Amino acid sequence: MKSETANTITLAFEEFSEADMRARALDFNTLMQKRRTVRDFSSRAIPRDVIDSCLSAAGSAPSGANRQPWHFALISDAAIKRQIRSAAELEEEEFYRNRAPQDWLDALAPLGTDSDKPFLEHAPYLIVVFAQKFIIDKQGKKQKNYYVTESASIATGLLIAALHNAGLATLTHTPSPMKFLNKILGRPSTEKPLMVIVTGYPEAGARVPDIKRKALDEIVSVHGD
Ligand code: IYR
Repeated sequence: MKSETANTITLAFEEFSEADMRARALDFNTLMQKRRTVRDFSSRAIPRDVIDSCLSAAGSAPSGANRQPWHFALISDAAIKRQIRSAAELEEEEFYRNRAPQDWLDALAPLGTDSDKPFLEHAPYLIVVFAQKFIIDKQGKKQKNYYVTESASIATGLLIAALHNAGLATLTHTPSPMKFLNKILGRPSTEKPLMVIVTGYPEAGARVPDIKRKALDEIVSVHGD
């Protein structure tokens, strides 16, 4: 039974016929299979309201105790993008030169990545996702959040799907360590940068690595049916 303390409203649920359900599921899969991580971005402007809708969709994600422990820093300012690029490239140079073990470098070789991150300056928008480990409530008391990484990662997945659905390309960028993002963006130390979502149009003629997705039977085991 539901707790007596929960204040409830009637669920707004849209049911589809099985045929429509099947068609929608297939269409969505077809759409998502076309998503690719892009590294060559055009600097062409994209409409801000589209980004806002996608961020709002991201904010619909489920979260531990409904704490919604995420913050999205939306960056289009050229000077801030330049600062982020310089700081990220410093960390990445260290990563590719010293920090990454050989097996990690070998795993990355098919993707052709290196410490050069021009997209951090060229793409019209960077979205830095922060996971809020704690919140400071109205009384100034520190309150713990729950399943913070899981919650913020689900929201990020929805954001990537929403941007792709809107016809925009994305790149999930994870400079490491990422603490410099708190400093540049003035975010509190209670927030942990999770990743940078670079978004915009791909550069004309952009190329992507020829990599394959695992087949359904490689990612699913069936227990029943
Ligand atoms: N953060 C580095 C390295 C990197 C790591 C993984 I795992 C990737 O899938 C891609 C890159 C970078 O952004 O280059």
